[in-house]
Amino acid sequence: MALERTLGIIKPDAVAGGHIGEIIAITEQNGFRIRGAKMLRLSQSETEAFYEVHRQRPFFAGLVKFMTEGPVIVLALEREDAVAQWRELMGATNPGNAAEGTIRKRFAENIERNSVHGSDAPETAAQEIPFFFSGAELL
Ligand code: IDP
Ligand code: MG
Repeated sequence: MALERTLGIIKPDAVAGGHIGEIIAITEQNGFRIRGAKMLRLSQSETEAFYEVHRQRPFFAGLVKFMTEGPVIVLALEREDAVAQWRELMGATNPGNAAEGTIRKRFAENIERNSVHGSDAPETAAQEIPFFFSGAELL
């Protein structure tokens, strides 16, 4: 299988909790190469655009508030089958359902404050990576 890229985000709960290093270590230990990385504070309008697909969901307003409450780390991650492998390493959206050994099982507080984001399909990754990274920022 060919190398693939996905977008990962270390969300505000995990950044504030001091888990950046541990999450990046787990990521590298699982075979991902970091091709792009930056810390930023998302604006409300950026977050609404990023999560546009969820605009009609009841949790949308809370999600935007959470994602803008503090800095995040955005990561362009590469490995074979990166999209599916990163989803597996993250664990289920609700940490109560997340498997042992996953990032969300270990660090997530609840279904909203769940530590990390990952693209849900290669086509989504192809939109989400350029949302945060210019070509020159992917190394
Ligand atoms: P995913 O992050 O596992 O792909 P999505 O369904 O795409 O999950 O939801 C995006 C984000 O919205 C979740 O990671 C979580 O932060 C939040 N979220 C999802 N479902 C709920 C919910 O039922 N209540 C509160 N927040 C939710
Ligand atoms: Mg999703």
